[in-house]
Amino acid sequence: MPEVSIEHIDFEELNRRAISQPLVKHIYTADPSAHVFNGKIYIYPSHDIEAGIPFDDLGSHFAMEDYHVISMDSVTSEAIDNGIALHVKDVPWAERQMWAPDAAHKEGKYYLYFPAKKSDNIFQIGVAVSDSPVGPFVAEPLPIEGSYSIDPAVFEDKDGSFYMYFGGLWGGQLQSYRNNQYSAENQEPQANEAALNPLVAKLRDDMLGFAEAPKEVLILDENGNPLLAGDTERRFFEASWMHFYQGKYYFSYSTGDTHFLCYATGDNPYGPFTYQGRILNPVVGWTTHHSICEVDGKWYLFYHDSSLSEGVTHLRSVKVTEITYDVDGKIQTIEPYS
Ligand code: FUB
Repeated sequence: MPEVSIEHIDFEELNRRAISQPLVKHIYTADPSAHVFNGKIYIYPSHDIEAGIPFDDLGSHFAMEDYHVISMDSVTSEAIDNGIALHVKDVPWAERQMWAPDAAHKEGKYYLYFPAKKSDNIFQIGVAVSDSPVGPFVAEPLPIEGSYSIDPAVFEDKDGSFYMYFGGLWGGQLQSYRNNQYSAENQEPQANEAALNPLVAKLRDDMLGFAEAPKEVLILDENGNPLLAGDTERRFFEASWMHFYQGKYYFSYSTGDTHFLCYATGDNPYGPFTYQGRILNPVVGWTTHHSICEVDGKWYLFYHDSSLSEGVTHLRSVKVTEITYDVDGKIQTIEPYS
């Protein structure tokens, strides 16, 4: 799938055909991680800015500096921007690129998990704590030991255990790791080799660190074989998310350079997961990143596109649309522009 060319897009027409509109328009927001805490919707997005950094394959132009939490009483009510929840200048270990975050709630405390680059140019994942779901959050002095790469997504299982899924290719540096060890020599596998997978680690009871070394999350095809690196329309690239629906664990993710949101299902939080299909077809803008959240008995996809900025790939806007499952639990593929 070639990258969407913005030269021939009539954005007025596209916005008319869009199945949903940006939740907020006064700032650019992306990578929405949505949760219902105490009956209210909280969205933890990236806060996109124009930093004037040239475009490259490492995503240097995604030069975000802070996070704002968006809250809503329902999916159709006004989305409220609660201001700066955490700024990179208040994170002792982080230097730049505050990418896709997520949050969790346990025993009256709220935990914001976020990736950022350190001064050595390596991404790690940190945590910051607040008494309020909208912050301000206070960052721990060091990143989470054993964490690496980007895109943390934190899932609470039925028994109250929390798991963090993470990892992302290219700018997210996942290709530089094998067995949780970094080497700049490591590269993406060849097309006929098994694809790189995201990671999962159970969180400690205090929510501030991993209880175990990260494990690979296997994504298999319909024959039980690992997806191959050359299978770019199905293999994992970035943007992990986990939700539980009718007895199954749904692991969803972005295919990155082919621009699909896909999902795979399994029987437990560690997998393996079997590829099932696409959730969302490509949106305007290079990246696609989402969360799936149940609100008042219905299921919603929170996602982003670059329609408000007329195709500027690092200036995105968060949107929401309902998802539907068929009787077998298959998610119907959503076409973002009707
Ligand atoms: O927002 C920066 C990066 O773009 C995220 O970490 C990726 O998932 C992609 O959406």
